[in-house]
Amino acid sequence: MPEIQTPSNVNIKSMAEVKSKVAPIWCPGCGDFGVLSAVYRAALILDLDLKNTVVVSGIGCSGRLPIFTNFYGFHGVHGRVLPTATGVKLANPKLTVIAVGGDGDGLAIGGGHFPHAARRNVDITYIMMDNSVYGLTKGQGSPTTNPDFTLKALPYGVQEENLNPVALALAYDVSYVARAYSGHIDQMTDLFVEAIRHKGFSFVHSISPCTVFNDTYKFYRERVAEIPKEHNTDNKKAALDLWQTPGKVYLGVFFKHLRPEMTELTAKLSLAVQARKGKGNTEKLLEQFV
Ligand SMILES: Cc1ncc(C[n+]2csc(CCOP(=O)(O)OP(=O)(O)O)c2C)c(N)n1
Repeated sequence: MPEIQTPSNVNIKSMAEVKSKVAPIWCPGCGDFGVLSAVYRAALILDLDLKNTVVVSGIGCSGRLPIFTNFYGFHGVHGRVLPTATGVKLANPKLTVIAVGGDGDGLAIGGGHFPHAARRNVDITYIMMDNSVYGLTKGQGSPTTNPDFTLKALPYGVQEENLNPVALALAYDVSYVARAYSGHIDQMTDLFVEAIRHKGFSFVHSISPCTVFNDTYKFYRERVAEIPKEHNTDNKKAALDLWQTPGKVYLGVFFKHLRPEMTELTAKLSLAVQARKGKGNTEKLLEQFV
């Protein structure tokens, strides 16, 4: 395939360059401000290239995030953030691709895409902005709503158990699994930096409380704790034990390991096809279809 031409680099030199002219319109106190701030800071630390970074989002309050950055953005369909981000990265592996979306987007309507993104291990970073509620549609229960909570729209609470995004990511063998909290922006920034650097599919469960429909700030303030320094991030069993620790919501890196990444595998496959059919034949083959 002809190589995709990417524009010349425009690396970020200041915070002003990464912020777009559109001011965030989330509700006062929304955790999403913290996530956005950590994305800005991580971009500056990584010296990300404005012309070769794409932020893809689903639908939800969280889905607005790309609009507030100066990167290329794609505000896609509800629940389809991971297929879209995967497509962007496979089409042009040189891009840095960051996917953002809510807990509803990623675990309800889009829940079927999460294990497959993990299997493919495409080099994208997935920031799940978890407010434990459907924020944009005004307060319905989400897959992460705690059954002990009542909501304005659910005076008797939800009747189902809540899913744990970190546990799912570990079970799906995601190659980088971390948890951040928007009340701890410095740590969230460090985790985004590490996740974007990680070669493979990286997942940061980003707790981002909603102050209007399910205010969980007090709940998390009382429970968040640092993952103990002695935790071995190669050890999946130890990571699983951490998320199950009663009364604690651990923050930090649970698990990371390197395994074959999909854009590299597809590049090798493409070379193998060319070698078998003779250089140039792949283009001719493709011409039949486009
Ligand atoms: C296909 C489809 N189904 C349903 C909706 C309605 N809808 C919009 S946002 C949303 C849920 C938002 O919750 P979440 O993904 O957790 O994001 P948040 O707003 O909390 O950031 C729903 C159900 C939609 N836009 N498209």
